Amino acid sequence: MTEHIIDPSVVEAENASRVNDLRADYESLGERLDRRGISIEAIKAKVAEFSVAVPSWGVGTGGTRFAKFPGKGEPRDIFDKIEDCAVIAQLTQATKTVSLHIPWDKADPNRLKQAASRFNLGFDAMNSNTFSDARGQLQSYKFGSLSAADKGTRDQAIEHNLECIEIGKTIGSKALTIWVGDGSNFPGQVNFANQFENYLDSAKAIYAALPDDWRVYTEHKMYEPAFYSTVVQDWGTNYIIAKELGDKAMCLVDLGHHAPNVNIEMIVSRLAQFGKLGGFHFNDSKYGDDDLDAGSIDPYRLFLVFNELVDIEGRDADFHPAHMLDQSHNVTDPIESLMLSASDVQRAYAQALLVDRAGLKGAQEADDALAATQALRVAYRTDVEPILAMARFEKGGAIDILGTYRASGYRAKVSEIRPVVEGGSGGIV
Ligand code: LRH
Ligand code: MN
Ligand code: MN
Repeated sequence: MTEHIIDPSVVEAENASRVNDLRADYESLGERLDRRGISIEAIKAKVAEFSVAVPSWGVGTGGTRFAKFPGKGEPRDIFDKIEDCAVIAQLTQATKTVSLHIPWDKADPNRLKQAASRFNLGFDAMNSNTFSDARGQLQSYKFGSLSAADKGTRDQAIEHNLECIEIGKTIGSKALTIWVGDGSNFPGQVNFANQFENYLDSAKAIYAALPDDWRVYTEHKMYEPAFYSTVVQDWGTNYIIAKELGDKAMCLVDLGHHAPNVNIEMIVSRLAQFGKLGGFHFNDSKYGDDDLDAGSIDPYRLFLVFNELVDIEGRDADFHPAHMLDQSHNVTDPIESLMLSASDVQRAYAQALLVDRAGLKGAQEADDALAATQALRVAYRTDVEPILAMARFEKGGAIDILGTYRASGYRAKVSEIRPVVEGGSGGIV
């Protein structure tokens, strides 16, 4: 039996006041889609299956390197975080899994598993952390981890990744995501080739310990924390890594990790075409790795990414990239942000499913640029909210996610038992 954190009677009461409007909106959208030859039921079925993982680190208030301003009822540990994730899953019905970060979420793996299974939650990719020093570790990552010049430091970073795999095996994860902050801050500080060779050797040692049914995702990021050069800075380098390692190695695309205006949807297409697109960290950005809420700045770009994904799905039935959110909430209740982002990611998927693929192909083959782009715009401009809301409602979720969450009073309730956290300077999450 799945336990519910929000009393189901609250969800039912909130839904009861909205369900008639929803049915009318759903019916009217269904008629309009029917005229375009699209079955609303078929789209809803795909949307209902869609899930995006919640990052454990996302449910606590984030911060910048300048300051952190915690909210009320901050989770005290990973078990509180799992409860917050359960709320997100209950109301959105779109987030079946949680992605852990070690050592931030280190705890007895059996307890972790039990805590998640109470709410029928699973675990997505394990994330290793060799970009900051854990208390008591022997070597520092100040000058790098998997690519460090010092062998003892590299070995320690490899060991940490192996530990993440071990924890992951117990809790039922099937993937390891590696992101390193390694790079340099001054021209001449490192030899690019030597550094990359060290990285590859270390990554190979981790790959050798990867179970057969696992994947390793490597994540590229243009800059930060190293501000002159970064070892895994772009999709090209990432592709080389995945190629060098082997079939179980795939590239992870974090939407925030590219220069402004980079054509991310084309990167998605390229990696997928050559079998190396492993998954995503969804978020949005304005200037850099801002970790803003997915869908909050450029929803059209999110749609264009999903347009590629639906295209690839149509060519390859075995294509199942990992979907994860990775964002930082500095001024909002993280649960609210994550719920709306999960829904916005799902929205982009639904809109992409509406693209008239045959019409688009015909326009492309006829070099009719305007008709082609219009095929995308027509899909993007369709308000698919009734589909998302109906999919949630039928699975026991909330028609109005935000309204229901606020009506539940969850944040006020946990604030009574979770101590006030002092604000302070610094910290990335
Ligand atoms: C790095 C990153 C990576 C980390 C997370 C905390 O910027 O995107 O995925 O694990 O942030
Ligand atoms: Mn990321
Ligand atoms: Mn990031």
